Amino acid sequence: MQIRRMLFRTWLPTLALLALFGVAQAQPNAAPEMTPIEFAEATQVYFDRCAGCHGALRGGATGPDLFPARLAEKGTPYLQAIMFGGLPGGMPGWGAQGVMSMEEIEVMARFLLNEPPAPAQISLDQILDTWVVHVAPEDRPSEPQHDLDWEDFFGVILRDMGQVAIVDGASKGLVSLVDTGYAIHILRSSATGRYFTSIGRDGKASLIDLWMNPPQVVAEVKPCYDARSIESSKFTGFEDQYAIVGCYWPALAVVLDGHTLEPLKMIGTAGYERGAGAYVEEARVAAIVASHFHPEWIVNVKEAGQTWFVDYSRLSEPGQPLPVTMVDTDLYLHDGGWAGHRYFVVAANQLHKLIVIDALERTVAAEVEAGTIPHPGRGANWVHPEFGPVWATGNLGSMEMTVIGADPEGHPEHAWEAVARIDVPYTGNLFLKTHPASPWVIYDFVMSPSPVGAASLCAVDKVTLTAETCWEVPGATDVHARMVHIEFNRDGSEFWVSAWGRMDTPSFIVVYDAVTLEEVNRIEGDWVRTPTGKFNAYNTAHDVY
Ligand code: DHE
Repeated sequence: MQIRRMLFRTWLPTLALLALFGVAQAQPNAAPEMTPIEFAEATQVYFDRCAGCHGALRGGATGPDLFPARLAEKGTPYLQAIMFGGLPGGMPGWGAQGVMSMEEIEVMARFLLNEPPAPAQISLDQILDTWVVHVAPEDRPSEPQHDLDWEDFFGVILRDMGQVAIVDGASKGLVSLVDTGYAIHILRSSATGRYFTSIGRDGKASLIDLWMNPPQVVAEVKPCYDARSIESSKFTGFEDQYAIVGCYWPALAVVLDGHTLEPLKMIGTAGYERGAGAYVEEARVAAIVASHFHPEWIVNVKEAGQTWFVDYSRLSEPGQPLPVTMVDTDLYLHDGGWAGHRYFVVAANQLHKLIVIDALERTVAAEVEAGTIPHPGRGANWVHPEFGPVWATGNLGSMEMTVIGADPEGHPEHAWEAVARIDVPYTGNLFLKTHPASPWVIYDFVMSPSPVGAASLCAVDKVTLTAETCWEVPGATDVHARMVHIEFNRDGSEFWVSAWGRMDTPSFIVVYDAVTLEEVNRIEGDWVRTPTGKFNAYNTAHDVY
């Protein structure tokens, strides 16, 4: 009941807009006309803003399909209203957020009622054309060239600036600003932590060497047109040796040399749904993690509903196989993280469930019902006095943080079932995080349609399993910012949260004491524009979350 009231409240602006745009009068029509320039520009906007959730081919995934046949019945006014105001399940209000003008929204609505254009494929030669080594491995330092504590550096994504800021965890000072891909999505650390790898929405991967003074991009390559994931090889004996990029388009994973980013292998992911169903041309690669048990990556293929174990151990031997073990999991795999070091938990977000993958046995250990649209980021791990080791996810579409038992050996009676469903005050969560040194799990509401919700955080008590305190971050709404993504420093004494504002307005990163929850610092400056994900070098290399 409470959720329904909440949804009604947050839907109100969109409902009003539906009336304003005259949805009641909308009639199915033939495809509206577009000039070639409008069509080309709309194709790019679709790729940059919409394809992530609705698919490059518009077949749907996190969001519904956007085929003209279905949308024609709704009409352009309806589409304009949704694009302006958003929807509570996570559809952003592009107009309300100032990202798209009314003119752009009108063009996009017409575009969606036209048949989708076929996006291009990519060849190894095309990828090689984009490959640049700025500093060859032999010219890189053999030890750090500065005396800063590089393992406590934070890589901060400045999303719309196409930059990554390297910030010193101790002083909070800016160490360097490096140029990367467009709308940079995530960073991952190499096994030693020396390198950050970044991946942009435009598919560009960059390798950032933290030992250089200042840290800089030493190699880059663009293996796809659209991507979200990247990971390094972490198994003993293969540390830092390889990297892998997971593409959204084309349907592909590309293995790279870990020191130069030279493309080595292309692994097509188009195939049959769960190995025996419909042919899926757009089988996108979602989360990837490096196994601790075998020399392989765990690669989640979203629309195929499969998790692939990609063995990199024989890549250096010419003519030797690249074994891929495919396990049927479920559709629309998205993000996930380790529960302990053996089990990888991935969200099948449109089915509202979590799939637990046993990295040792390469099997599905369990499935757990989560809230509406679980979105763990990497999740949160801690040891509860009654339930033992637990792991938690947030949910984008419901006001619930879900905690599951994660210790089948020590606490089999609670393993892989929800041990707590904690009430939180808003929908719109994307990330939660903790550290062994903190008594709290910190929780955001970045996609909340309410500006106050989106500017708020909650601290959940790891013992009582309640959202003990929630607060609106002062100053966030003044810079049109939503609070997003939490990261702890190496010793877990502080956590950082980004105020994700607009490109034209500097915002800030707020630093809190991880025990008292007092604000202890605010990282500001002209360079702090559109900060999103932050990654502590040590915690990311060692999977501390
Ligand atoms: Fe992400 C992780 C996909 C929107 C910030 N995001 C991930 C992962 C995937 C993914 C598959 C897991 C990568 C891994 O672990 O290997 N994200 C998508 C989308 O498809 C989606 C929904 C829509 C889109 O068009 O991209 C989307 N993501 C967003 C955002 O709007 C965020 C907030 C800001 C942005 O970059 O656009 C955002 N996603 C992040 C971050 C992580 C992430 C910061 C890594 C979390 C971590 O702690 O590791």
